[in-house]
Amino acid sequence: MTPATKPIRRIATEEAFSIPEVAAALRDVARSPSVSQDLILVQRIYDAKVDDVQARLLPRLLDLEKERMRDMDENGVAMHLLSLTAPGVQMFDADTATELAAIANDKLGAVVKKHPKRFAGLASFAPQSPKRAVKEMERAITKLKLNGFIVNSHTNNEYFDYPKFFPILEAAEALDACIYIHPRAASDLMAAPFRDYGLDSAQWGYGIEVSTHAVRMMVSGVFDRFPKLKICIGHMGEAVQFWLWRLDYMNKNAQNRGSAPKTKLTPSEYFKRNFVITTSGQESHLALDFSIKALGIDNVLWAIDYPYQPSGPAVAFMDSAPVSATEREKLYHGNAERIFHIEPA
Ligand code: 1DF
Ligand code: MN
Repeated sequence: MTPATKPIRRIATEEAFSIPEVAAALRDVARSPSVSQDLILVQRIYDAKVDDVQARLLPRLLDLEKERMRDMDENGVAMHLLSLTAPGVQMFDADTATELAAIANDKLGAVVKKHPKRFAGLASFAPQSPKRAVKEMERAITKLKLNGFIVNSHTNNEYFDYPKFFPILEAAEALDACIYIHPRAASDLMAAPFRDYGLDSAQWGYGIEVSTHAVRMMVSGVFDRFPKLKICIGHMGEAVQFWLWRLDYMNKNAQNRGSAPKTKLTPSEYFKRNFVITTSGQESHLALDFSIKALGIDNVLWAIDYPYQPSGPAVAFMDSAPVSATEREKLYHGNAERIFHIEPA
């Protein structure tokens, strides 16, 4: 007789939440004359004038213990690794952003403490003020016991290869805490072609924004300075792994003609050493198979992207993925436990 098998532990790693304070501040941003492309989405969710699908997202973002837990239970999801939803605090002035990140982290720390088997959390910080960000990062890991960090790509159109942000990268490396670079809309000077056809966000613009961020970090030499820094990117690696051969080839050319700095490793070597990817919102077995072959089974993590994507299909996608039982354990929870320091069940 075979003993009843324990259900697999499903840890979803890109699961969004918000708090009333941040939602109110984003409604103010929605009514401001900002030119940021994020306004397209921010207006729909936080200053909804019509009850479209987006308007119904806000209650689901603000909820942690009711509908969300029901959804997790119904779909056999053990844990959400929660993160403050995009654009996080990155559209606010430095003081407001610093203050709201701390409030969000306190609330996140409290719910994780209350439900340690159901929730883990990625802390926010305000890149607008790197010095105060470092303080908050240290507090979030050592005091609040959170599991890593979330950053929504660029901050005021600046990326992590800018030296002003190096203290943040240094702190993440020293804390052994992974930074999840989540999308936000493309930075101002690259955003124009994404204004049509709904390309501003998840359909296309988000992936271009984050893949560009990741590539800038690799070719600028950030990972020579911070060799142990871990970065996570979602949406099946925002397609970066598909590009590695061409990146390696063309980056070498760029280095040889002096347009790119000399780096110790190639982009593909950095991507395999310093990055992990998640499957959030990209439920293609073909893309998963390619990603595992390109990056290794230890570098791919499962995610849903709740509440922007439905949980059922995300579970069905991974339950039926053409991988071995051992590989499925890694994709569903083993890699998440290792990268985000989540206690094994
Ligand atoms: C959307 C998609 C919104 C993702 C998100 O946060 C988000 C969307 C504001 O489709 O509007 O995180 N996503 O990660 O794909
Ligand atoms: Mn997301």
